[in-house]
Amino acid sequence: MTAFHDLRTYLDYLRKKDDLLEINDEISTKYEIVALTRQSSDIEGPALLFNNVKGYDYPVLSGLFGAERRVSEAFGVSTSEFHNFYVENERKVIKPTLVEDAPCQEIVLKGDDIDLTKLPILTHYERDGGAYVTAGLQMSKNPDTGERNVSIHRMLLLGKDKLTVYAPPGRHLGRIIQRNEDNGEGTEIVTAIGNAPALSIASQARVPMGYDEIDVAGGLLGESVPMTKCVSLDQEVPAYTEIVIEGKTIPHERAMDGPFGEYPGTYSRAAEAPVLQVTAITMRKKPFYTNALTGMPMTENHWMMKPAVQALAFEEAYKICPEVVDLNVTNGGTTRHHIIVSIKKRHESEARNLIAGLLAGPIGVKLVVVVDEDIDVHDTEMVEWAVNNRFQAGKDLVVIPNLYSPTLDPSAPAHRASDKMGMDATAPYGKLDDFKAAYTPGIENIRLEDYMKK
Ligand SMILES: Cc1cc2nc3c(=O)[nH]c(=O)nc-3n(C[C@H](O)[C@H](O)[C@H](O)COP(=O)(O)O)c2cc1C
Ligand SMILES: [Mn+2]
Repeated sequence: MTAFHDLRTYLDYLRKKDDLLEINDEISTKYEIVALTRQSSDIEGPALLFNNVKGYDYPVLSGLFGAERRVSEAFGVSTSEFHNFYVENERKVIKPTLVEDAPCQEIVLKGDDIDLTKLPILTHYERDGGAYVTAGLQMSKNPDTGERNVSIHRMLLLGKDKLTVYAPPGRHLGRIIQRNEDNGEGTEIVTAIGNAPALSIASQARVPMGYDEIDVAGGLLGESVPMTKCVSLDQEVPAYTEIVIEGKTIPHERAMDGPFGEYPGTYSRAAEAPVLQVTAITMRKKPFYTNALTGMPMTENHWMMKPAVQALAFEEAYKICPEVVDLNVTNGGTTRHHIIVSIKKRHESEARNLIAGLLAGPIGVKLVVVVDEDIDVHDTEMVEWAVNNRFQAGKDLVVIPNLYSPTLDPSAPAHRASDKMGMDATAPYGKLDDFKAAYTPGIENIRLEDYMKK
């Protein structure tokens, strides 16, 4: 089986598999859709398609990636195969092709016909600053090189033709907006809502600026992504996108964005964000508006981010320690801030180097626990057992206060900073045998089950 090259074919597949629940009862964009998506995400239940949205003409798709299996199945692989699949294909890069008469421009709205309030944009949490677009892929070009960037940034609905774009300077889009503003210019941004799953996953790739995430999507798909020229911008957009918002930021204009219930599970503070002036809206006939839930882990925001973060964490770890056995960017640590890593130790201090490297690296990790190769990093009870038996805080704890960190952690000592901690829970070098679990010879050859049957 191959990857799905547009959203509709993937929805057909999910419908056949009974992994898409269609809800025809009338439902509100304020809290109700989010509440049901929350409940489905908590049990890794089906994706939800709301066909009867109160006050709106368009159906809403929510929780598409609210279960881990729907990330990997979008590429025709199982969850256990997905990490290797992702690492092998993330940098294969296949360039897009340009097509005409694209479905995403079956309907074109310009001038007075532009009205964002007709889109079923959801309100998620009690203290949120308003209704947010959360599943839009933003495409823009670096003014210095002309190279495209693709990423997801939430947008607060400000009115019929205005939205904020929450893209902090640490993000590639944030840097592009800053570079343009230095020259007194706005930034052309095209936002694609409702996309081929490969595009959404590729938008999360941890690739350097200058890498076009559309090329990454091509590599993951194994084929070129068809794109078409925008109707009001010098940009291109994926041809099969459901709904497209074309616009340009107004240089130096800011609006308050936030609070917003964010991926750590807590609210982010309100802060100033750039303002986008919409220049056109285009769509397919009968488009699906798509939302992505974020909030308390796990949500689709976390499942979408996790493959790329995990791939980068392995890469960083291998640079420091070639004998990495396994690694887990844990769900409780929001799939970004806690890493458990097992190694085959070759030197007494090796775990401490690994801790320092991962804490200072680009992911924003706050806690690293290093264990020996006999501990399963995905079994957190066994990891705790290793800490109990192989860790002494006086010598094995590493604390580094106040490092730069792209975190939204509410306990952080300063904005975009965090105290960092590592635990070396490995046995002293060469002494692992003395730290192994007590063993009863022959236990693997005798089975209680056989006696229970008698
Ligand atoms: C559903 C979802 C929503 C996201 N919302 C935001 C956001 O509002 N602001 C942000 O900076 N990053 C957000 N992200 C994370 C970025 O899209 C992601 O880190 C991306 O890889 C950044 O791209 P870049 O490396 O090109 O800057 C979101 C991710 C997902 C999956
Ligand atoms: Mn990028």
